[in-house]
Parts: sequence; C-alpha cells; structure tokens
Amino acid sequence: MRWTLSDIESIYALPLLTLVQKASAIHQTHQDPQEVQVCTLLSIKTGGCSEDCAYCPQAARYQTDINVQALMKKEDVLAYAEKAKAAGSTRFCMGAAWREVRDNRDFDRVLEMVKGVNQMGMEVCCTLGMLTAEQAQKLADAGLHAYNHNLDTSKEHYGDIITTRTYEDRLETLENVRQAGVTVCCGGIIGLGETHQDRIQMLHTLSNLPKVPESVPINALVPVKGTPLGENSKVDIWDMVRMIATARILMPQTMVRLSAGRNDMSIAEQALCFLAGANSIFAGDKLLTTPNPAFDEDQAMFELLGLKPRVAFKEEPEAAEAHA
Ligand code: SAM
Ligand code: DTB
Ligand code: SF4
Repeated sequence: MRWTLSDIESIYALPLLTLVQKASAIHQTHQDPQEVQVCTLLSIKTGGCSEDCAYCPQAARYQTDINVQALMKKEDVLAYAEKAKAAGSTRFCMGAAWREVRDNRDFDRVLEMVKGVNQMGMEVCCTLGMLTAEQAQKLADAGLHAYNHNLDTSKEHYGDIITTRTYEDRLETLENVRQAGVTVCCGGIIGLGETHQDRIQMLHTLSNLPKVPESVPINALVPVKGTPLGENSKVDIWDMVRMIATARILMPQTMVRLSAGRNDMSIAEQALCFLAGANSIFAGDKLLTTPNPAFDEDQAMFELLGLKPRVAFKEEPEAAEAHA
C-alpha cells in the first residue's frame, strides 16, 4: 500500500495554507507549474440514461431540462474536435450517457470517431460507462489515449448516490482499461453530501489503485434542478482547494483536473486551485450539459496568471510509486 488511511487523514487535516504550501512544493518538483492541460469535452450522446446517479441530469428517471440526443454523426464530432484543436485544446474527451458499452453499430461509430480524433494529433479520451476487456482492447486499437471512469465518492457513500451499479463494477472497468494499455482518468465529485472521511476514503482508493491514475478529475457538484441533489448547496472553495492539494501530494506525477464547477468560481479562486496543484481543466462553454467558462475567458485567465497550455502527448512519466 502506497498510502495508509492515517497518512491521508493527517495530510488532509493540515492547516489549509500549510497544506497548500506542501502541495505547491511537490507540484513544482514533479510538474511544470506554468503548464495546464486544456481538454475539451463533448457529449456525443446525451440523456436518456438508465442509471440512477443522484447528481446526474442525464438520468432518464429525473425531470431535467436537457435535450435528449442520439449518438452524434462522426463528421459532426470531428468538426467539433477540429475547432477545439484550433482553440488550443490538446485533449478531446467524448462522453456518452450510457450505462455500459454494447457491441453494436453505435460502438463501431465511436471507434471511428476515436480513430479520426487520434489522426488529428490530439489525445483522445472517452467516457462511455462500463467496458468489457474486449471493448477496452477495441478502443485501444482504435488509438484511444485515455478512458474516464470516475469512482465519484467513497465505497461507503456510493450506495447513497447510485444503486444501479456497484463500486466493484467501476473497479472492474478500470482494470479492463489498464489491461488494454489505455491510460486511466479517474476521480470524483465533492458536494454530494459526503463526509470528510468519505473524501479521504476515495483518495485512499484512488492513490492505491494497482497503478496510480494518470489523470484525476476533481469535480464540484453542479446542482441541476430535477435531480435528487439539485438543491445541494454550493461547494465551499476551501473544500475544493483542500481536496486538490491532498490529491497532488498523494499523486505527484498525476494530472489533477479542476473539472466541473469552474463556472461558479472567480479567477482568484481558480488561481488558488492551480497553486494547490491542479494542472488541467475542461475548456469550452459547455461541459456535457452544464455551462463552463468560454474559451476566450480562459485564455484571458491564462494570460493573467502566466499559464501556458500543455502540449499533447507530452511524455507521461510512470506514476509515482513512492511517498513524496
Ligand atoms: N455515463 C458514463 C459514466 O457515468 O461513467 C459517462 C458520462 S458521466 C456524465 C461522467 C461523469 O460526470 C460522472 O462520473 C460524474 O463524475 C460527472 N458528473 C455528472 N454529472 C455531474 C454533476 N452534476 N456535477 C459534477 N459532476 C458530474
Ligand atoms: C469528469 O470527471 N467530469 C466531466 C468528465 N469527467 C466527463 C463531466 C462533468 C459533467 C458535469 C455535468 C454536466 O455538464 O452534465
Ligand atoms: Fe448515466 Fe453516467 Fe449520468 Fe450515471 S453519470 S446517469 S451512468 S450518464
């Protein structure tokens, strides 16, 4: 085990600025602190999902305002990817509101999209729900660089948020992705009504996976009307900073992504997250279904803070095995 629960508890409980200073020192040793990876998200299949994830506007069972949309055409997806590339994105992530991938024509079309985006020289990522080992291999053969599959919360809290699949199911897909040689993007959400201990437990699971994930998205819940968590209160920025800093210390070589929730943060608040070790964002005025800062707003933020976009396929060092 790389990190024990008590190691993580002591880091997480540090006085806030001491925690940020420690995380920042580790960030400067293992990463280029000026560099931030710019990823673009596209919802290639929206809504109508059979799952009951309590935070998600795309679950068919909740009454939300989103427009349900069948799988997009390959040409439209590739045109969007070209635009994202021209705007400076180096990673393109396609999301589908599926419980799991099925072996059908839709999956064949996604494989074609993966090939097309890969040929453009962008890192291509997908998040399509659960995968078998064979499906993971097909995605790898098509040129998939990363697969996003979040644990979302602790094993203990999981059953309060999702009942239609298990934590074990999630871990199994992550293992299938690893075995296929695709890099792993796996993180969670804060603001789901979890305790500090749940956050610590989730970080414990993430940082002790057989291989540390190359990328860890930390999402602040975007409360969406109509979902069971639609009335949850806004995540405290200090909680986000604490979570990011702890993740950075536990996983020095990982890309820690300041993911959902940026639309409600000031530049000063985002700057604190970068100082605490975040080095990746989703760019573009929409995440999957909810608003996100526009490209030009982010460009202005990069200029103000002296940040520069990370190039695609920058050598990804082996994830850290040892304590920092
Ligand atoms: N259906 C696939 C799945 O669940 O793995 C892929 C798409 S799903 C929308 C991807 C991730 O988005 C979820 O695991 C969750 O972490 C995040 N997410 C969804 N709704 C969110 C919300 N309202 N606020 C923050 N993150 C959210
Ligand atoms: C991740 O961790 N966050 C992104 C991406 N992976 C797929 C999704 C955020 C979704 C926020 C709610 C929405 O826009 O629908
Ligand atoms: Fe479906 Fe994914 Fe939303 Fe859960 S998070 S309801 S699996 S789209």
